Amino acid sequence: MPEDKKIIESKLLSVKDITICDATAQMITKARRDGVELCFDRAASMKPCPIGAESACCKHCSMGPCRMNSKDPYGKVGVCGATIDTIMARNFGRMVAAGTSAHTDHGMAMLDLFREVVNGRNTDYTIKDPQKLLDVAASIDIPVEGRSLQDVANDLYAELERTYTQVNGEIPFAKRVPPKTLETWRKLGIVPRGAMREIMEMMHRTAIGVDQHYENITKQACRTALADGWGGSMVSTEISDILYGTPSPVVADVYMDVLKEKQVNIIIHGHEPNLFESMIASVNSPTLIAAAKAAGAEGINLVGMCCSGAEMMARHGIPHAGNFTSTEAILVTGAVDAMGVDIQCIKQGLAKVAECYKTPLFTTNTRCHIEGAEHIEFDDHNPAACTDEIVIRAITRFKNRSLPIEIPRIVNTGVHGFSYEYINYMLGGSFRGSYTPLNENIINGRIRGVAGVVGCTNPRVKQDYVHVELVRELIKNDVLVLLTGCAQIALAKASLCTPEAACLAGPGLSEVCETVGMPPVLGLGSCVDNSRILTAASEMVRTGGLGNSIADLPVAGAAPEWMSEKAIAIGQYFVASGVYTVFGVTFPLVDNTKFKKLLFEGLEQQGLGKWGYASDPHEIARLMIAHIDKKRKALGIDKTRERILVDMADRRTLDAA
Ligand code: BF8
Repeated sequence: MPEDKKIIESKLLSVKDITICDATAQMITKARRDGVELCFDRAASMKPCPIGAESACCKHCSMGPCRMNSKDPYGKVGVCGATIDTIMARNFGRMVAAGTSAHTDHGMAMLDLFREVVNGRNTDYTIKDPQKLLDVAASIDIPVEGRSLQDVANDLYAELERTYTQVNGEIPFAKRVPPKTLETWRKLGIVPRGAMREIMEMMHRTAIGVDQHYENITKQACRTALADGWGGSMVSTEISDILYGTPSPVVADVYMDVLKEKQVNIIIHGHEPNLFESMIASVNSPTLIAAAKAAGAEGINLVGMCCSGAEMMARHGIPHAGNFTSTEAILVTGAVDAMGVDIQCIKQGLAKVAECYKTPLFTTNTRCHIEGAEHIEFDDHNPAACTDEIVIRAITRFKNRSLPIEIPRIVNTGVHGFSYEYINYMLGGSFRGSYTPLNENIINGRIRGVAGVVGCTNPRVKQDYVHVELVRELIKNDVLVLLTGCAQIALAKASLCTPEAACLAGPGLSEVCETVGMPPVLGLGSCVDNSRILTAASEMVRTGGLGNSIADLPVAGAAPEWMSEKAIAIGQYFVASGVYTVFGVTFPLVDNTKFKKLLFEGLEQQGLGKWGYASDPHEIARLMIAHIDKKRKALGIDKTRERILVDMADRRTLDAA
């Protein structure tokens, strides 16, 4: 046995401590049999750097890197004199800038495509939802009455471009922010101008010798993050809906049994829907289906992973194979005939695992090449050239399959695609679509509050466990849960995205769910679709009865298994929007510091939301429910309620359901 393999084996964790996803567990076991290393093994064999984990080091110049002592945070300063608060705030600001740049660059790519479709230079895509186009335009005061769709679309493009390029003024979707929330932002000077400007300024300010006051750095972190939530992410969601259709509930399968042994299996994994939409067309091409059949396959099977998978599941009911920490594990099935990736959350480790199982791995986006993967550039102006080629290569791999195949025989069916618009319709009906029933049910106490549970999975914690335990406890306590991203897939695998899961909710929430026929846990799509939660929160304020700003609402957010800088950007824009947001896993700061006090208490005193942290799902639930109750009390709609813990009987009920 090679020496490095011995080291890894000596540090292997028991599979039951790694994941509650039975399919991933089965593949981890097979990978170990096959001698293949996955992210879980790498995490076990590499401890996180303790100084970096607490954000107590600074490497912004070559006088360092400087390391602070988290046990004595004010005992020393960096070579330039930077204090622990400056260092942590700068690191945090750069994480926000990186996460914001990811979402805004994604949104800009959507807007680029929209421009080409509107001006007629791209005919491979069309405007699938003209009503949404008119609604989005009207929401930012673009006249729509009596105008042609083309004219409105031209104006909408020009207006939304300001989200990125504007150097002064307020981004267009600031018009959607509840007036009192916007007033607070204006008072604090944190209304975003344009994303490019905010990200540039964040990076500048956090360079050596520029902004050296943690409070001022945090202000720019708020402004930058808001350029993500109410800017790049919101543009991405709205333009994707316009181009590809606004989601409404659709039944979809999740888990690894969405792979079909006798079909050509293709996985698309990443974030931008363009590639996936084109792949849908390619796998439905009669010529390519005939080629697959000629190769002995029963057909071509397209499935998604991670965020573009979640988006396609929400929009089209495309089956979903798993979340972030399962992307290597699925290749271990040997049944994946091609994996195409675009941007974000694509582990470099995929290349090695794909090679072990003879699965062709294709990068497709100019912004993401991977050593060891073949690159086939995707061009919006000729999308089929890329996706047809991937299908052809997958058919070849199917024909030449030489390794044994083992597909975990587990699949769950759930309902996904709860857009802001559909929630409006679902609660209010087609003639009086409105959030009034939601607000009324919150005011009368049937629904205690609303929680957004979002974000990644992370090999540093048991996969899906924290998500599932947290959400079970929230719904048991009558908290309606909205999901996006990898969190949504965790809950779908645990069968909570079904109307039947209402039996696990508290009496008030289950009554509402049964009346409407909805699950107690609503999947909204990908991570950029967290903007749907912001839109819903604004509508709750506008509808009335729950205060005047987002900070007044009995709502809370969590990313209990987060890992990406994008999650920090999302957390910061929720906090800056007024939402109490609790993260799990770890939090990049040192206890007993002024910067921590600012994030965890001070921002709330400024009229914004605040951060929280706990690793245990029950503690996260306790923090969120306590906050919701605090807001209910402030609104005068509180009544004494006991917090209910999920017990074994509840688990049996779920299993039976
Ligand atoms: O944007 S939830 S692991 S896939 S970062 Fe990545 Fe996290 Fe998944 Fe999507 Ni979001």
